[in-house]
Amino acid sequence: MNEKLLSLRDEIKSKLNQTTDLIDLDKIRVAYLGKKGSITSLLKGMKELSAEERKSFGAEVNQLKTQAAQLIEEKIAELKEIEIEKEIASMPQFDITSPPNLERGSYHPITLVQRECENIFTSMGFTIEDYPEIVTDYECFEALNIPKHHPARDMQDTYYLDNGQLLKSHTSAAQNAILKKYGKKLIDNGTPIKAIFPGRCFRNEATDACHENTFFQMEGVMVDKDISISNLIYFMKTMLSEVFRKDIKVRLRPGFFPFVEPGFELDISCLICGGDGCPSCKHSGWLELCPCGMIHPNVLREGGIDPEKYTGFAFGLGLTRLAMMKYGIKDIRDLNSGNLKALSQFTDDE
Ligand code: FA5
Repeated sequence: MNEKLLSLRDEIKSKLNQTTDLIDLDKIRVAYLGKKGSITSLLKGMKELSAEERKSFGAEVNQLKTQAAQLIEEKIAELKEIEIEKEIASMPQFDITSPPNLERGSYHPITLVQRECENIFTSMGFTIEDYPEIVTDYECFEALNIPKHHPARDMQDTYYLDNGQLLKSHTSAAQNAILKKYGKKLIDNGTPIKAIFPGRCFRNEATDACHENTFFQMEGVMVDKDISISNLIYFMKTMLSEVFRKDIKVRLRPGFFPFVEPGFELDISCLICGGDGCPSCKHSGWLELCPCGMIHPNVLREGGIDPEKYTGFAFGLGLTRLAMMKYGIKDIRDLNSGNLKALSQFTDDE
């Protein structure tokens, strides 16, 4: 490689060594590889060279271009890694062995995140609803487009009472009642339905670091004229950025729930391991947090709302998992442990 190119490569290396943030790094990328960047200009200037010179010089400039792009990529990966480590270090440290503070009581972490979510949604005009833990098969399944013997029931096996009632397996069990409660106001006065309903849910399933048989969810519904997926995404983004007070990596992928169409799974990058994979995220780097979607026409109809005139979205936020991510709790079972050593370190900031 000719001397001019070698010194350009050294210059890039030294600039990259001095860079500590991604914004400056992008400026360096543009300065060398952008449309008007110095390496790009060298390539453009080759037309003035003879065919022979162009061949050898061109090969060298292209080699430099590849090396520069690779050095920049490596630096991006290094800085991202540092950012993730900082993010993890800045999370409140939950220490299961810390001595209990028995002099004053403290709020349970789930209560803290529930209140925070309630504040966020009430500030956006949502009402908070309460709902029983014991419900009927109709509320939990049939009103949600899940008839008897539908395979979707397998995912939500729960505990049944002798009288046929059951412990609700998801907060969606309240959807039908909410639609019926506020539907008249929507139809008569055009008041949109905007409600959240947090609650305890139960499932007959094996427990592990991210699954409990008793956990909390918070359901949300919004129904009005012309509600679309953009509204849904807006509310989900706002909620997550307010809860975590920083940008977190989120992915939205198709998900099947009989009561929404289309349906999505909203996952967040695991904040316990920074996305590398650990028992808290079943070694996938991602945690299923808030499935959501557009309410199925059958569900709206069952709630007394004409799906030809109105549309809406619903989401089912995993509050217990949110508490894990927010407070750096590695094992969901610690939250139901009643272990004061573990739980007494949480206090309300207010
Ligand atoms: C449901 O429960 C749907 N009702 C959610 C929904 C609502 C979809 C509205 C569309 C529209 P799922 O089974 O995936 O979906 O549970 C929702 C969330 O609850 C999960 O993402 C997870 O965060 C939490 N969750 C589910 N099962 C458990 C469990 N065993 N332990 C802890 N958290 C759980």
